[in-house]
Amino acid sequence: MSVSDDIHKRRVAAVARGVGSTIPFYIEKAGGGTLTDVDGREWLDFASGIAVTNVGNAAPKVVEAVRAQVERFTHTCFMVAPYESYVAVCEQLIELTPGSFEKRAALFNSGAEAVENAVKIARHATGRPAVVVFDHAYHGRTNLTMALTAKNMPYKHRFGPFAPEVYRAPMSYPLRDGGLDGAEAARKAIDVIEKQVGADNVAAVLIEPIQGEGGFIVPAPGFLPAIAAWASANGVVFIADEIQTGFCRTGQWFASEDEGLEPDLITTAKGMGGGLPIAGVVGRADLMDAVHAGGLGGTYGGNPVACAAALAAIETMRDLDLASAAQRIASILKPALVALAENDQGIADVRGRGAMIAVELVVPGGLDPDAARTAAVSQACHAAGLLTLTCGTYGNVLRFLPPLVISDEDLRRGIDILTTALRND
Ligand code: PLZ
Repeated sequence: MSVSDDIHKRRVAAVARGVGSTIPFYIEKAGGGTLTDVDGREWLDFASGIAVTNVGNAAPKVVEAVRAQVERFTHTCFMVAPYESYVAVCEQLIELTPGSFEKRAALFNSGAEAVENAVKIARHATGRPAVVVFDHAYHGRTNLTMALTAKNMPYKHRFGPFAPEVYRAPMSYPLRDGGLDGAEAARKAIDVIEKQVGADNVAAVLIEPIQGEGGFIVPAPGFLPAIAAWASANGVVFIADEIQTGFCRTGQWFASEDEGLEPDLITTAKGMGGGLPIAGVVGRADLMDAVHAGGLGGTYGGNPVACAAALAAIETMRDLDLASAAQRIASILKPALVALAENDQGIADVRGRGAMIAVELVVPGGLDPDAARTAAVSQACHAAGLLTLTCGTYGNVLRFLPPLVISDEDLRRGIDILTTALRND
């Protein structure tokens, strides 16, 4: 019996079944592109802990900053006795996010918590109740964010009742919406909002610039700017959920930049902390500062160790120009996938930007999702030493999220494994 098997047995007896894991092997160490388990098995990492370890799992600057901070103090609670690094992380968020207006920021622990707080801020600032989200959206697993998330299984099933005043609009999904252009798809969404909700009731429109868990869906060009323009014209807060797309993942600091968006509020988490739990809401000062003192917070939000990690992760992204690294990854990965798709009738789409790339698998001859093949290919990759993830409303999307510091050699080795898996399954 392997060490992993042994731990797995203990896990089944101790850890609630509702918490899943992609692989049943237990990790001992991980770096900038590989994971090694307790038995010495190794995987190339095309998952990054779900788009978190953009700088790698043990970036030297992050490790050093965390170590130094832990020795100074682990916690005081920013709401009780503040410290400089929290302020510095907020300054970084203000500087790095798009938007030429005056901004403020606040820090939290997880992506879901950031989204909850963005909605709180938008409701408070506008005095309106409704929040509009989109088909295929993923925003978290807390009660409000479950309501914002689209997919029932596994996220929402039997976990209701859900928070009220959440409305869903159609998403631009070029593969599956008949190829509407961005303006047409936006008109459809806006029509739903105006007819079913009423612009005056809407506090916020919340959207992922590229949808993550929902299937790496890239909206048609023009869709996001049209929704943002409508929001702006109607006093609605436009919130970009950049929790998965942010911090260099898509080849820019933030994916909103690709279409010149200046979201009123942006939610961030994941890549921001270099692996430590930290999240943020950043945006227009008038909205952020509308909330009364004491209205936002939490015991651990912007914990000093997580802030130290975030500052070091951001410095690493700057030093190594990881936005360009993400573009370089795309320039290797995407053509390889496009070449595979040419000879594989089951690959309906290759999409994504930077180091956030996916293929959507269908039954050849139509658009019926092929979730079974997706799972089989993913399993084959795991068995051959490549950690990949699946996603999508229909479970038929293979997604690739390598750390942005991955070497070209590891990237190409991963592509080779994937190629073999796709050819055989
Ligand atoms: N918004 C866009 O991608 C987290 C969740 C995986 P938390 N995505 C991975 C899972 O099965 O739980 C995510 C996201 C977007 C919000 C979140 C939520 O972030 O840090 O997981 O709460």
